[in-house]
Amino acid sequence: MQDEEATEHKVILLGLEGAGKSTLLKQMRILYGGGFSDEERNTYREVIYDTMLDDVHTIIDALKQTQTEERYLNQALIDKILTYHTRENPFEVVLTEEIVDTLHQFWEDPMVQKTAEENFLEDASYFLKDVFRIGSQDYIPTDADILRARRKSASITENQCLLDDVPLHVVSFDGFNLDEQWSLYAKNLKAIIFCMSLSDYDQVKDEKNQLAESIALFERVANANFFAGARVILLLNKCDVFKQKLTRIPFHQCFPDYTWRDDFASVVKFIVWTVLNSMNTNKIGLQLHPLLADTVDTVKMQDVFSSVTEIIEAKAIRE
Ligand SMILES: Nc1nc2c(ncn2[C@@H]2O[C@H](COP(=O)(O)OP(=O)(O)O)[C@@H](O)[C@H]2O)c(=O)[nH]1
Ligand SMILES: [Mg+2]
Repeated sequence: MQDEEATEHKVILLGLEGAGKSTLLKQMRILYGGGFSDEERNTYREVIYDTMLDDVHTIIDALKQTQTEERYLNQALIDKILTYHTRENPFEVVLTEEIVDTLHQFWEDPMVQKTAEENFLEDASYFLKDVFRIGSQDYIPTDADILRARRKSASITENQCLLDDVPLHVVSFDGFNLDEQWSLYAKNLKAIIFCMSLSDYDQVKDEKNQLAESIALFERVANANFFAGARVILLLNKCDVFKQKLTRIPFHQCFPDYTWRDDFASVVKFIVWTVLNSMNTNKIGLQLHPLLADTVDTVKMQDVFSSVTEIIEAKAIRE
């Protein structure tokens, strides 16, 4: 047992909120950790209802902003949704048949689907298309549903996992202001997986561009002395949404200094170049390994995990 622990590779998982860290851990669980038990699936029901209703509220907000003179929507339908609470009975969290019907009608409105598409609300369409399945009394969340379920977490979690025979010990920093605790986990560190959501390039929170914020967080990682010598895997995530967005929102619109072409490959190159530049000041010998990913896509993640283990193993051999 001691030997096994000694050969385990320690990996730290970092990134802004929403970058895909929890999704990555779920994929590890699905692909290499024996999957979810029915009991665990059940614990996701409530999270899925909340995610879906949260997305519906986002669509309603977006509709309010885009609708000018014409009112396409049935206001009674919207009122029903806005006043609905899943926790009327604290012992049983359910979707009533009535709200399922209401949500179905809501989704059937072409204006709603258009708004979801225009605002890149992928998860909204994923859940609403299937509202009868999700709202049924005997609903058990599937892997795909669980991957889309959003749960805000603010904690440090440790997961052990055998990835293609490579034993990993993954410490995930999921939440705000955990930077001060990075150093506590930096001893014997093999790699850092840094999740960066590419599709954040047009997102602004507290007047700050979220991709720029992510790069700034990366810079702090790259300059933290206690991470010296670790391999850094830069997981450029949400390529699916990023590709769609680029066709409608040119990158230079959000990054005015950007003068290269507005296609996927050029923008990715620019982001990696920017990240590498942010590492130039670091004297702690980090090596960057960029990987493209869609963490919600289980099939594609198999290749990503193979690359991750190759990068980590290569480090181990050299030592
Ligand atoms: N479309 C798309 N959504 C993703 C991808 N990766 C994660 N998400 C979604 O982004 C949201 C936030 O991801 P999460 O893993 O919770 O981020 P965390 O805060 O870093 O743990 C979830 O709703 C995920 O389903 C991706 O590659 N593509
Ligand atoms: Mg999370």
